Amino acid sequence: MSSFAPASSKKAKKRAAADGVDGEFFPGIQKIEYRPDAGPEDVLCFKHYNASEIVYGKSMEEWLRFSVCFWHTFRGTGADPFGFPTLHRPWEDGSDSMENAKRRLRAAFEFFTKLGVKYWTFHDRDIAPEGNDLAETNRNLDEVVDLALKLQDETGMKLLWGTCNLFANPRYMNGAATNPDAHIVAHAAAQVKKGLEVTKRLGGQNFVFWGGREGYHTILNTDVLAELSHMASFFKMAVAHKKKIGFTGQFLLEPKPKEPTKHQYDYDAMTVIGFLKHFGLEKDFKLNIEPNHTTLAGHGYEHDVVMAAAFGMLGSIDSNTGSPDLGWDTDQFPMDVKNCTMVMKTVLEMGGLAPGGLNFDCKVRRESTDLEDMFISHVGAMDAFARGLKSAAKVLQEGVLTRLVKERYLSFSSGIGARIAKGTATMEECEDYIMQKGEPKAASGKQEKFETILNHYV
Ligand code: XUL
Ligand code: CO
Repeated sequence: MSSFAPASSKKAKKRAAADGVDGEFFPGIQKIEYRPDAGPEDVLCFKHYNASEIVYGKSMEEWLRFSVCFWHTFRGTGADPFGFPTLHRPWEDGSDSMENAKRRLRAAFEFFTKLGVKYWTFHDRDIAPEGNDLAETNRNLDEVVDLALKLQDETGMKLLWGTCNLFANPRYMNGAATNPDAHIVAHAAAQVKKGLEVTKRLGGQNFVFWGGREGYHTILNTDVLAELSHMASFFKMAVAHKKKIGFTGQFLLEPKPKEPTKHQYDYDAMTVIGFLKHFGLEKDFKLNIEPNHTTLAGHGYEHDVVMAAAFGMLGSIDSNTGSPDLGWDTDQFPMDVKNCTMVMKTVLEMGGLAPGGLNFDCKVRRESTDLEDMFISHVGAMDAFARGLKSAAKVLQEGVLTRLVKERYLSFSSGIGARIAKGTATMEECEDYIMQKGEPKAASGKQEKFETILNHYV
């Protein structure tokens, strides 16, 4: 994520001031409609996402639970390490003022409503500027949250999750929960305390922890066991505070292998599951899987979604994609129907993601500079997921893949296989079995057959 306001300019200030409190920020863009017969160049309508249509026993809206993230869509400027901001939004005056923060929030709620999503997500520091100390920062946050509550009431929007930005401020350059200085760990905890409280006020259904700088750049200066233990203690404090204030949202930990640190402790789904189990936190957390992080870890697109779900730990998905030919977190909109099918197949198999959802942790390219590109990108990704949902439903309804997978493991349903699966077999027993039955026959894995069957549905 990057959330730097564009350089201020007189023109931008004038433009922003011209927008009254109730002004329209996206004039000329109507509520996005479902138009299944629209042509290829009609990109401001849904051709597949039909919120109320029933697929596999539930409405599309219930299965998909789309959410817009505030940081990329309303704080992204298009700035990259090589160039200045390219995305100049008319409501931005370039300042870090409360007035600008509130105007930006109004623009966001108009966007959510016109797009027709029900959920949004934010980091504390995306929505309100930091003050000179924590007390002032908290006051700023409360004031913006008051407005967010009002806008949620007016529009029916809900908060999928809140989170704390524990990585942008220089104080966190050596980590937050894993910082070698306890003073900074305490600051991070104080920030999360407030983050939990405002997320509760907004009715947040989950709370995310992404350990942006919880890792190391060189192992030479790092006590990894101390840092991991401190991180676990930090999460235990959060669990205690959650209980104390009666926040009932689901805690989610978001894996990522690297960037900004060389090694991030929450490397991938299995690493995080191992960490949670080791420190006795597995009952209090699930995972928020972001496929672009999964591919950065060297896995296939759906790998972490599948692994987390297999262990009953899939909580939510930051549905984005990377460029397979690049080695960093490009946070692109998911447009590949086959990827979406694989994700939705897992979501259908587990009976739905609620209280999690599909959060678009995605940013338009810095070259996609038109205001309408904000809509086109989300609409395109929602349609890709709607197609993924429909294909996944067909895969499961016809049950061919499910049956073939089941058949591969049939030998575990009786005899020695059942005893191995149950964990009651012994090595002596296996030896006797082989002495009697002889050499096993190797069966074809039929990869190409499975791939061809998937293609039949997508
Ligand atoms: C960073 C990332 C974050 C988290 C929330 O790569 O994905 O935006 O989703 O902090
Ligand atoms: Co994310």
